[in-house]
Formats: sequence, C-alpha cells, structure tokens
Amino acid sequence: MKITLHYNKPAKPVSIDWRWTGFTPAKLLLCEDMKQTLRYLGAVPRGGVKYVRIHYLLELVSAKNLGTDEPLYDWSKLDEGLDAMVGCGLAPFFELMGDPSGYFSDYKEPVQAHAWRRLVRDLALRYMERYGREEVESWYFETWNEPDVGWWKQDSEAFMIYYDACSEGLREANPKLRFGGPGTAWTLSPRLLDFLKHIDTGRNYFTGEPPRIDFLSVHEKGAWDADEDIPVSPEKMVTRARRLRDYMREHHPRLLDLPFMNNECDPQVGWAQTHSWRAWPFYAAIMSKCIALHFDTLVDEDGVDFTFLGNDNGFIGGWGQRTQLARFTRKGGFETEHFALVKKPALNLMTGLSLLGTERFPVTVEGNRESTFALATCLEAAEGYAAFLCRADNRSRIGDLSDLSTAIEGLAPGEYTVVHYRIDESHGNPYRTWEDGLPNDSVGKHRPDPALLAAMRSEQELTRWAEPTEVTVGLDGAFTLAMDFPLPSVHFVLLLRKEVFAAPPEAVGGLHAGNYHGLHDGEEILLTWKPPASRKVGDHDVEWRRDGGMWEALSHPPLLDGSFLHARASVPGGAEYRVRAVDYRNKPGPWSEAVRA
Ligand code: 8U8
Repeated sequence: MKITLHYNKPAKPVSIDWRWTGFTPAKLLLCEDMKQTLRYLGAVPRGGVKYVRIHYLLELVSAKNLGTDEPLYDWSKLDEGLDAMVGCGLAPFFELMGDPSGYFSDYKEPVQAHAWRRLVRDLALRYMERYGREEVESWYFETWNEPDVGWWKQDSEAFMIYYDACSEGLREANPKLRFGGPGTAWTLSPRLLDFLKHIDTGRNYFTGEPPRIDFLSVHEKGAWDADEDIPVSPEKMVTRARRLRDYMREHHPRLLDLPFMNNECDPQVGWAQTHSWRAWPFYAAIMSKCIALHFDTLVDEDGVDFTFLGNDNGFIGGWGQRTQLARFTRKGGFETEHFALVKKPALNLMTGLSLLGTERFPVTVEGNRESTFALATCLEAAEGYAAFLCRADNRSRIGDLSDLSTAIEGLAPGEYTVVHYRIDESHGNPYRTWEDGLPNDSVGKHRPDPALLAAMRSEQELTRWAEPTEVTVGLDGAFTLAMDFPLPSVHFVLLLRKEVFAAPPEAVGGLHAGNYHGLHDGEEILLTWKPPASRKVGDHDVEWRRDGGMWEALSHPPLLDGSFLHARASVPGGAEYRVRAVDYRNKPGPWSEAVRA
C-alpha cells in the first residue's frame, strides 16, 4: 500500500473540531470517579479534549418562586460540577436541559416560557460573573438533547417556544453567547423538520423576529444498539447526513450555510452495552476513520461547513462500555470511593490528534480506499509537520498486517527529528495486558491486583513505535517512511524541525495533585498538569520527596499527557511532587513549583 502526503499542494483548514466528549447524567459530575476522569481529559495536551456535552445539567439546580419576578435559585451543585470542569481547562457544550424543582411542565404556558427565559439569562449571568465573560463566550449552548425521542416530554409547539426562550435568555445576558440545536436522534424526524421550519420561516415567540441559530446539530451513529458486535459504519453516518442536507436543499436552502455538526457520532448506539472492541485499538481506528471520512466527503466533496464531530464517550464504566478510561471497583459495578481508572486507546487517540496542526494538505491513497485514510497537517510556528495514517475496517476488530510506504512530498529542506506513535494490538493496548494477567478467580475478575494494575498503567500511554530519529530532507523536499501497517491501527508521524530544539521546553503549567483511595490499600496520587504547547515535548520527568528527603525520580513510560498516577503506601503528612517537560532530544525544561499530596 502507498500513501502520498502532498505538502507541495494548496492547504485547507482543519475545519472539523473533534476535541470533544459527552456523558449523562449531570449528577455524575459530583462523583469522585467522574472528577478524576475530568482531570485525565483536561490533561490531554493543547486542549485535545476541550468540550464536554452533558445531559440534564439543569437538574443540578433547584429553585423557588420560578414563575415570579424574584426567583430564588440554588446553584450550588451546578457550581460544583462546572468548577470541576473549568478547573481542568474543560468547557461545557452546555445543553439547556433539565427541569429545576420540577416546575416546567408546559412551555406553552406564558408564565413558564418567561420563567425559562429568565432562568437561562440568570444562569448565563451567574457563570460570566464566576468565570469571566470571555470564558463563557468560549462555550457553546445547545437545546435539550434529542427532543425527537423520549428525552423531551412536550410537543413541537412547546419545543419551539422553549427554543426561543433559551435564545432570548442568552441574548439578554450577552449577545455573543453561541446557541444552536436541536441535537436530534433520527435523521429526518418530524421534530427536526418542525424545527427547520421554525428557524427558516417561523417567528421568535418573544420578539416576533426570525429565530436565531448559530449552528445546526444532529446525531448520526454508525450502528443501532445491539448486544451483538454488528459492523459499525462511519459511511452510514455520512449517507444519513447527506439525506438531511438533500432535504434542506429542497426545503430550506438558506440553512445550508449554517455551521453543521454531528455531536454524537458514536460508532454504535447504546453506551452501556458491552462491546469489548470499545477497549481495543479498533475503537480508536474507527474514530479516526470517521474524522478522515467526514473531511473526504462532507467537507471536501460537498463543501459543508462541518464544525464539530463529537463522540459521546465520556461515560464512567468498564472496558466494553463507551468510556475513554476503564474503571475498576472493588466488587464491580458502581462505587465511587474505591476505584481505579486505566486509559483506553480511545483517549490516547485524542492525545495523538492533539499533535496535528491547523492546516491540512491533500493526500493520495493507493490501496483499499474503504479502510485506509490519512490526514497531513503542518504545524504552527514552523515547528514542522504532523500526519495521521489509519487503517480501519468496519468489521475487522483484529486483522492482517500489510506493508505501507508513505511518500511525503514538498517538505521544507532541512534537518528534522522524526517521531512515530502508533495505536495497535501491541502499542498502547492495556486491555491485552489485562486479558493476559487475569487470575482465574472472581475477585480478580473485578479487581486487578496491584501488580496487574501497574502493568496495565505502564501500557496505557500513547506509545512510540520507534525511538526518535534525525533525518535530513534534501532540496527535493521528499521523505519516505516504510513500515508495517496492521489492521486496525492509527499512526501519528511528527517531523520536527531542528531549529525547534534550540531552546529548552517551557515550564509545565498548573500542577495539581489529587489524593484518592484507589482499589487497594495505600493511596493513589493523581498528578495532572498542562504540558507546554510545543510538539517537541515527548515526555515529562516526575519527582517526589518526603519531608527532609532528597528528590527521587518516579519511573514511567514516556508521558505526552499531563497526567501521572503514583500508587504509594500512605504517607502521613504527605509528600511533595514536581514535574518538568523533556523534549525529544532529551533536553529538560525548568521544574514546576512543587505541590503537596
Ligand atoms: C434512535 C433512538 C431512539 C430512542 O428512542 O432513543 C434514543 C436515545 C435513540 C438514539 C440515541 C439515544 O440516546 C443517545 O444515545 C445514547 C447511546 O447510548 O448511544 C447516549 O450516547 C446519548 O447520551 C443519548 O443522547
């Protein structure tokens, strides 16, 4: 097989934003395991996971006197949940969903419609006050989730009034706040068609003006919910999105120019059903294929302003559930005190994607066009180039090995460091370690022993395929990479210009230490920090010292993310930790301030 990356042809923007996850219900935000999950998500470099879309956030609010001019709100739980997110550098993709104190039964009642509008205004004002105007302007606000299925209990007329109330409440707080929807579940559901009609030709319930909309969101998934591992098809997501676009072209051509998104593009409906492939490299490979396919089809062929492609995979659960980390508890099932999390390839994919730049160049694939994809990007500030290559077939959870030759054309001549990461059966696959290390008894089934847990964690990072090498690109601007190309696999190839290494890495930001019980005796200290933005940072040093002692290095596989978990015997009074970034030429940056845990 052969892939050619044409850096000598005109570039286009990397216009689809995938830095995204979601889950439900919002009350999980108050649980320790979700708070730890958010720490891991926020530690993906360069904001590689940024937005979290959560159902029922407004169930965290209670209120009195809602139908009056002086409502009394209790925001404390929502504050706690949003603080946990914002404190990790994450932002809500804020669904205005939930029914504070069970007040809202019918938005066709004018008192309720006005109360909702006021609630939305007050909410926006509160969080601009709490986090700053600019922070909240970086969020997105969206309607109730999937108002075309059971999540929404009222009729279409009530939904449009609710929509206008959200829109006006936000506008009153700050006209810059972005709002859209309707995040529907079915391709051409009656509710979606009613909604398109409302925003195209309807009138805002409050102002009589045309309704505003900043983006149109829908959900298209790759397969229905099933206990079986039916083939997951990113192609079907594209086909169904095109069906909607065709309908819009015929009935509402004006709306075709709206930013468009699929903010639940999961390979398969049914987050809680167990499909072991969700623990495997296969899942990361299908997610990558989905992104590349959307660029090839909806963006490049159809010219859609496709803005977001989001997986709803921020849940809490085991290997086979739709999560980015596998959670283990003492007895299995829900328990939020004694738990341990292990990263899955789906999370490492986000780390890998964070290596990419903001401009992409054409690629040519010679081989199976249904399973081979690539995205060639160049990095900002002339740091170099970053590409992803992936091999993903909708049915092949584990497949064959081919040879791949990647020809890269049009590089700026000079000296580069080449780094190659990969996600496949033997790279960054802690599930394999778990399978191999499982004892044959029921305790081990739920609870890996400390050695197995440590072994899984040593496999949980985005992993290098080879050590960094130095190469010279001549005046022809050409470079060829030969490698094996397993099915499934995802590869990230970085070419970093020598000049980038002249200065040492910057300091890491915001080192934080959380102390958790973990699964076993002793403590688990989760350190999280913000890695420097430069792609030249390939690892971090982590040290600790107990009172009066010397700094000691803690060993780990190379860490791209700003997260490291230290399992230790309990240390009365705690210990200090510090972290520094290290580049691919082993040059360290300055140590961070120490934190205590
Ligand atoms: C198609 C469909 C019918 C229905 O009655 O309910 C649905 C609920 C349907 C599709 C999706 C759905 O919920 C979304 O999908 C869930 C899932 O497990 O796939 C979750 O990921 C989402 O939070 C939810 O919005």
